[in-house]
Amino acid sequence: MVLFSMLLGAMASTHAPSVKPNFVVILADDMGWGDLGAYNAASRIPTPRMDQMARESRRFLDAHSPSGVCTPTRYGLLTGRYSWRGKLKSGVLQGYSPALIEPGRPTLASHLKANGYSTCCVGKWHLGLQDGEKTDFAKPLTPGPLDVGFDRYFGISASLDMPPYVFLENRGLKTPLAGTIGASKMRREGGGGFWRAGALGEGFTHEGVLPELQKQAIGYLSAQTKEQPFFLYFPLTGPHTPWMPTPEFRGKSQAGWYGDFVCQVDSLVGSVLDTLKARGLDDNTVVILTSDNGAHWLAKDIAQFGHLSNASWRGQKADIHEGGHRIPMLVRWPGKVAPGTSDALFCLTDIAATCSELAGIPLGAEGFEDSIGAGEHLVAQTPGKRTSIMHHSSQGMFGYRRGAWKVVEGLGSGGFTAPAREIPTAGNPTGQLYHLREDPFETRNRWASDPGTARGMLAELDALRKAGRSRP
Ligand SMILES: [Ca+2]
Repeated sequence: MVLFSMLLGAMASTHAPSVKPNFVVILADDMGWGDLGAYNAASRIPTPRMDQMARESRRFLDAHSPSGVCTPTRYGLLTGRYSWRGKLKSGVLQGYSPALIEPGRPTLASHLKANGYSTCCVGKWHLGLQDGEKTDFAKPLTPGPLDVGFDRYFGISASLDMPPYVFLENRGLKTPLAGTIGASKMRREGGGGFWRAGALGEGFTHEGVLPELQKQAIGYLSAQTKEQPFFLYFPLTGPHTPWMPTPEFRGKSQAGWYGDFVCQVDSLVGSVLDTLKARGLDDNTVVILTSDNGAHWLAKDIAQFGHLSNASWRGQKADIHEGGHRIPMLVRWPGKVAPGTSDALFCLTDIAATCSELAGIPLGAEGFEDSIGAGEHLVAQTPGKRTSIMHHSSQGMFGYRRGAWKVVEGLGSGGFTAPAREIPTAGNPTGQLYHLREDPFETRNRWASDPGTARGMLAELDALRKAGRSRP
């Protein structure tokens, strides 16, 4: 820590004393580890901008979303706390769900705002709005993003396949609701578009959402100066379904509509970096690019396109296996974070403590129960401080990782891959135990052959669950 403080001190001395780094956190939706060329040389999707960013970044190889699905990961990223410690024990919110973040709970946004930052969220919220049973979009959208620390918000309520289909701006609607749209009949194979039926805003098109979010984020960045530090939390709507690349990206990949949509995400990432550079903000901005869970990529998609969206990790989005939560993560801070790879264990709940450390404004004692900072690891290349991680699937199945070992409380994927739940039979294992260094793809369950390890890991998992926090 002394070395880290000295390094931060040395860094600060090259700037005016009051200068803190800016933060841009780009959270792709359902983008897999194997989509980026930087992670998967055999990717069927060209991702030149993200690959270039990877060459300029610390590229994490053992980073995980705290959940296999959207809402709990977003809660965890902003609050630094595993979502299952709160009221959402499985699944995700819908477009009309009430606010999930508890009133008064500190978030990365509120912490940075209290320390002089301009804070903005552009993108898919998916953390609930208002405190009734069902969001009334005719009334002010509070509590909402502006009540958990953001000065400004622009985006949509939940996933792009969940109504209402309307842009929100701060505490209201950008345009009025003007009718309804039926469920898309196009499914995965025939095209990009699946969405549920529901309310539709004036002028809203699904295809238009990602370009509008890009425009809004670039607009925010273009208005920033070196005078005030800023935090842009930019949760994208892609490449989640509906897969709706705009015409310029169609046919750019060899992985169908999905791959073309990833190409659009790649271009968007490039535009963020270009804007920072053009504004002269590049050197003092930490850009984090990651994904909220593994890709929703089925065996038939692999067969059709020969593309491994989750590389060779077992399973997919929602699952307790690595494909559910092992995600790409790049941290770029020119001149401060040396490019290269990192084997450090990282959970997206750690982003809060990490940004706070890099800004020199450590978290207080309250909140951020599962946020362990990697600031020193990034700047001074010391070993990461996180030694274990609690995994959680969409159906609420728990896993626990320490070192090379990973234990799972139960049989099955706990998520989208069949079978989701297997009933143990007499005399057979009741859970799963894998040694990820010897068996990274979770093919050999060692529950029966290493019973002591399984028992010990489960006891640790249970203790951390009951403790209410894992931050020391
Ligand atoms: Ca997601």
